[in-house]
Amino acid sequence: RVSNMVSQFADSDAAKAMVENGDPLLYEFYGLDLPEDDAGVLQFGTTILYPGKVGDEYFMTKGHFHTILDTSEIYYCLKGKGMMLMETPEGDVDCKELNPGDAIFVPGRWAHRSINIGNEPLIMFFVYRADAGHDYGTIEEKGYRKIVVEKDGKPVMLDNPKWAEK
Ligand code: M6P
Ligand code: ZN
Repeated sequence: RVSNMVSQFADSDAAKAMVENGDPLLYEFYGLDLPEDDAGVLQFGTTILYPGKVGDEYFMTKGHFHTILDTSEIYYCLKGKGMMLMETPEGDVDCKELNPGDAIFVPGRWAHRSINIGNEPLIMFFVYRADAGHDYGTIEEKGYRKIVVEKDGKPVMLDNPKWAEK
């Protein structure tokens, strides 16, 4: 929900107002209950990211690095229109569009966040090595270097005003 990500949206005041006003669901995800410590297992499932904006910024997932940094992930877009915003610890940034039928390879070392830039739920299939792990701390502390906002009806990538090099 928005309440779980207030500080991660550029416009925290808009986020707080939305929390007061029903605290909308941003996304949900489903996977099987597979062992999380087995490098031989592939975890897979579905993410549903709802459409909407906080201020001008599109609804997005928290985003994470993998705890085993050098493990990759594959996303396949089933429905909706999205973007995968990615960055490395060194500061390389990449953003790929996702339309139904597109597959995206997120290489090891790249943090990844999905963004819904459309007006219907963005539904994606994902698969990754089950023991990869989720590192949220780095992103929560520093934020992403870039944000994706709507400008003149179109998505544009801007510098994140909240990003801090720590
Ligand atoms: C996908 C997968 C999950 C991830 C989820 C939500 O379903 O990548 O591993 O947990 O998206 O994204 P986040 O963890 O960034 O909130
Ligand atoms: Zn991942």
